Amino acid sequence: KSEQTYLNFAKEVLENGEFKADRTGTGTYSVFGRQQRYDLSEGFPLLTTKRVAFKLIKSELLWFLKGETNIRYLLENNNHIWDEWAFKNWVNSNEYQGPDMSDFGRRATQDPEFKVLYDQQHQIFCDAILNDDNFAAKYGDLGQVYGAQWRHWEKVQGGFIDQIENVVNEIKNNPTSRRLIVSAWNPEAVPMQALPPCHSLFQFYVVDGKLSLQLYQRSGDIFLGVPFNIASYALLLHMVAAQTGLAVGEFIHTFGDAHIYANHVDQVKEQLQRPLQALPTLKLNPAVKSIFDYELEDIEIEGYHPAKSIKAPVAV
Ligand code: DHF
Ligand code: TMP
Repeated sequence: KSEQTYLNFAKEVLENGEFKADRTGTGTYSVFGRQQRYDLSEGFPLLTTKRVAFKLIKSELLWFLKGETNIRYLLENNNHIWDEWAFKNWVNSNEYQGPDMSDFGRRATQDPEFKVLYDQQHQIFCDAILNDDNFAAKYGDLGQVYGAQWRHWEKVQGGFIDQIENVVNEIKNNPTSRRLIVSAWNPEAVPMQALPPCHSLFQFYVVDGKLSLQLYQRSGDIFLGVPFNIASYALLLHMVAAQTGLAVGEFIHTFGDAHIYANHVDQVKEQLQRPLQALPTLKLNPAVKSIFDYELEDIEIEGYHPAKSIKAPVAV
């Protein structure tokens, strides 16, 4: 039922989305203002109609929770989902000496000869991020992205706010509060971010011993990003519930601009043909006593039997 909710949403956007040009030059089918609800007691919402790489979702969420904004941590964990946005900073700098990489995202999907050059430069970039501290400090940092806003929001009067620590304490001490909010959207930081936060703000809600979370996502790439976002926030909700002694309620996913890229339409149609499998379950290590102490091995997914993955190019 949870997964059908996502599939119905994708189908609705395919059928009713308006063609809309976008920043990346790819073109999208888009709708504005939608909401889906996922009852986490039905199972963990990791899609089964295509394989979704849960280990990438784990390492990305732990990266946020550590307050990190440098992709080095992700690369150390073989997670390459943020490479393009850091790579962009390097190839646009005057330190970059290699072949012309302008518009690399689009050209790499359309021009096989260029793709070879891009793959070479990408490899050089990743090696340098992993092995050269100065290079990593300069080009691996995505700016004041999620990790920075969640864990050290900069105060006007100096000092920082740890929004995650605060919200976990508030859920414990003041669960009826209507102010259980974490905001990644910081207008002052937007110009310094490689990509302004797509998942912009979330709010918790406690009733009957159950914890729910609603996310406002300003922009959603329904085929590639959204399956990650659903699983990532469901995981965060489970972790916060475990740390506050609550059961899991609903994940409510609210969108601004929700879109299917023109070069993902065939992939979405293929996915819509596939049968659903039972949802997996999540196992968190109960010995972990703080939201900040989870490591990759404390988080396991069981009973995940997805259909094979479906490849699609990411719009940069
Ligand atoms: N830009 C765009 N245009 N769409 C996004 O979804 C997006 N997401 C970002 C950054 N910028 C973005 C961060 N999250 C993938 C998934 C999530 C993500 C970035 C990329 C992705 O490419 N997933 C593929 C392959 C994953 C892999 O195995 O490396 C997938 O099939 O799920
Ligand atoms: P935008 O900044 O022009 O909205 O482009 C961001 C694109 O990335 C857009 O297609 C939404 C997508 N996206 C997600 O769907 N989920 C994510 O978590 C991230 C970071 C991006």
